[in-house]
Amino acid sequence: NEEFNWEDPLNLDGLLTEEERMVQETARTYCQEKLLPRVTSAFLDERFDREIMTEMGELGLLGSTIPSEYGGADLGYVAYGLIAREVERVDSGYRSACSVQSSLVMYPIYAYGSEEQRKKYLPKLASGEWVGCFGLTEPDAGSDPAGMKTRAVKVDGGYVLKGSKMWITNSPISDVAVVWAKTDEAIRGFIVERGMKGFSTPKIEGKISLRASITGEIVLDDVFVPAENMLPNAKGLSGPFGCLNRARYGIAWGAMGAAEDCWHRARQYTLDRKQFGKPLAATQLVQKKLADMQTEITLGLHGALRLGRLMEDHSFAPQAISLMKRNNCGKALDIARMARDMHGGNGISAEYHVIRHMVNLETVNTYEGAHDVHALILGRAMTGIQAFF
Ligand code: TGC
Ligand code: FAD
Repeated sequence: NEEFNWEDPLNLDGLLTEEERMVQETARTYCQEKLLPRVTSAFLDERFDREIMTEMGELGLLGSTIPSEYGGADLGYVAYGLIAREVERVDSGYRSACSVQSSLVMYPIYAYGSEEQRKKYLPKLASGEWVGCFGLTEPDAGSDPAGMKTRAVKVDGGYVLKGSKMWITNSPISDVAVVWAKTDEAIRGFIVERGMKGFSTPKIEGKISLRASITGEIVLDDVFVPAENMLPNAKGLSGPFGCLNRARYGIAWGAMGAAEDCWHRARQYTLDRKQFGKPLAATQLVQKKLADMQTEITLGLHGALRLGRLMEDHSFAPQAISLMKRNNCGKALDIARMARDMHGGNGISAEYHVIRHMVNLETVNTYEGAHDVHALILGRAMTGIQAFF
């Protein structure tokens, strides 16, 4: 019999290629050595360190699935997922920055953009010289993006954009924004550049979750956007949803990274902490909780791996992404809450990390389609009945 590896019970590592293991190792080393030491102060000060984007760019962690001729690392979706897992093991906010740049800004420019747009924007976004953001959500249109009010009106030589976007990761520090707006004909995507008249990105202050990530609004006050900045190959909601598929998939891996950090910390803490004359880990209740964490994480990671392979084969259904995004975020949140509880009073201190993951995961469970919204997507696919309204 093989010896049981408690950290990787079903040998996920054995299912990875040599290249994937190398990517995982590079990402893990960077995240543990460079991101972990600064995350607590960044979270407490509500600060995102801009140079993280350049550091990630140097290591090929941004737009990792994009072909190398545009500056990407040309990796598969499993490698992308492994990066998300390592980054989120440190903080969901850092993974947010990485997913938005990769899946929500670089991907649409690559998949729906013209050759000129690809050449102009992708290399600078891959290196982290430019930061991008993705504007879909509005104050009155979150789960229901079809209800957006932002309009793009055709004028001579381009479009005039009017409206506002809310809860936009990285908008205050972005150089470019992929903004979705309604034309007379359909929802279309526009690449709006910093400096265009009428474009501003006020920061949203006072978040209790994802404090190491910067979030803002996008205000579009009659912004003229030249015709060459419209994404030519995206029409309708399938454009933004095509990007969300990739980002949601990455989140399915990322949330498991945060959960693993909580699980490992809870295990170590309960081994070290003694009450009633013995380690907390020597109690049946604690061992059951650790076994539950181990089981859910192992299943969640293997589900994410399977989904990644389907994506690499171009044979995935978006509903399968909903299933994994929903379940892994929900389970990660449960695990973080449990780990927080197992740390007792220390669990509420930033020094022990688990409460930071816990409050972050509240956002992760909400953005990119809230937990219940993904249930409705699955319910519709199972029954043929839409229950959104
Ligand atoms: P519905 O009628 O279902 O679809 C409209 C059109 O879109 C197509 N479509 C998809 N295409 C590709 N992939 C998908 N996953 C797709 N889902 C839908 C669909 O085929 C249709 O195409 P067509 O050509 O027939 O027009 O649309 P609905 O209005 O009924 O949608 C309902 C619902 C709930 C499914 C959808 O609106 C939804 O998913 N809501 C959640 C919104 C959301 O996820 N927002 C995310 C904002 S971005 C973000 O949170 C970034 S956080 C980043 C970070 O920091 O990490
Ligand atoms: P609502 O849609 O108002 O939902 C509120 C509650 O109602 C939820 O629990 C939901 O599950 C439930 N609900 C909604 N509809 C139904 C229904 N039909 N039946 C039953 N229950 C329902 N957006 C972007 O475009 N770009 C970004 O970069 C981005 N970054 C974000 C960063 C952060 C920190 C946060 C918090 C959000 C971000 N978002 C971003 C927005 C995010 O995608 C939305 O918050 C999310 O889609 C939910 O929309 P909402 O907040 O309007 O909630």
